[in-house]
Amino acid sequence: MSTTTTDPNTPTRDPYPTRTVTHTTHIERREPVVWPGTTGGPLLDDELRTYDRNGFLTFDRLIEPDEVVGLRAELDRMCADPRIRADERTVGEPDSDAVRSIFEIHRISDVMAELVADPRLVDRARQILGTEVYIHQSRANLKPGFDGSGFYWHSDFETWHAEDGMPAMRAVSISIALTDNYVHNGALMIMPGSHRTFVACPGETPDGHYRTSLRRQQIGTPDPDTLTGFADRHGISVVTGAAGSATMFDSNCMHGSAENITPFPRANLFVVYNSVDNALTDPYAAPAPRPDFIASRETPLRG
Ligand code: 6CS
Ligand code: FE
Repeated sequence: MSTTTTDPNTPTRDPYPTRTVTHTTHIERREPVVWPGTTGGPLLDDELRTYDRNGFLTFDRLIEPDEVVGLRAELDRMCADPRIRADERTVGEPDSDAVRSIFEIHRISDVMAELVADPRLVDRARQILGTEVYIHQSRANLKPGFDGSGFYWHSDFETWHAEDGMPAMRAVSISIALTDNYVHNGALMIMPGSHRTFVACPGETPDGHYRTSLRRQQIGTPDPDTLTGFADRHGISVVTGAAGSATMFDSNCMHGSAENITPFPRANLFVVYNSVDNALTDPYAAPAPRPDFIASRETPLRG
């Protein structure tokens, strides 16, 4: 028999300390990548193995061409709507007044709400995470031709853990291309296999960090030596695909994307599903939780 006493003065050790550390450290992932718990689902064994190994998986055509037309029209409408442009959930480009991201698209638009509940997405997320899921974050990222800026290298989990209080690596992002994603118009770059290592980053989270980090992230990004080592070890995959293609990627993948100086716009939707067993707590390394439209605190419903 064993008993556990919890001393309220001794907080349990954070397995992924970050932004509380003085120098970069590498911590091996504790959790599975593909979780047991769900039987059946659309993903084939081979696809699950690929996701487990690389931390991401691509689909040439998850969304049909006629649906893409509808989603793109809806996104154009949203970007042109003055109320949405003025909404705090809309993030502008750092150097122009173009729209960079719109957060919580599933609460802003019925069309987007339907998409995030679509079994093609939800069943895949469930299968990877091994439980029922809920939406942690949804957004559209736009990179118009000529002046769409990039996203520097980062692990989403590093931010979600530090700033949102996400306990474990048990979330998956699904990115859906609404325009063709080429190697040259700001496609997603992922270091395959990087999801197995957590990079603890020095630097303290300032108050209201999200107001600047969503335009240009500077805290929680690994130093150049770490990124060089990671790139040598893992290589860099560029995720290209036609409109309607999609990518699922693990919360701890090292990823980023370059600016778009081509004339070809790049617009992608991102939906982040979190396991209902991984509900958010207090932030691990930030003065206050971020707003709900960036990190949902809705009570995860059990299925
Ligand atoms: O801060 C966040 O939650 C977000 N930032 C980035 C660069 N990627 C994921 C997420 O949308
Ligand atoms: Fe990201």
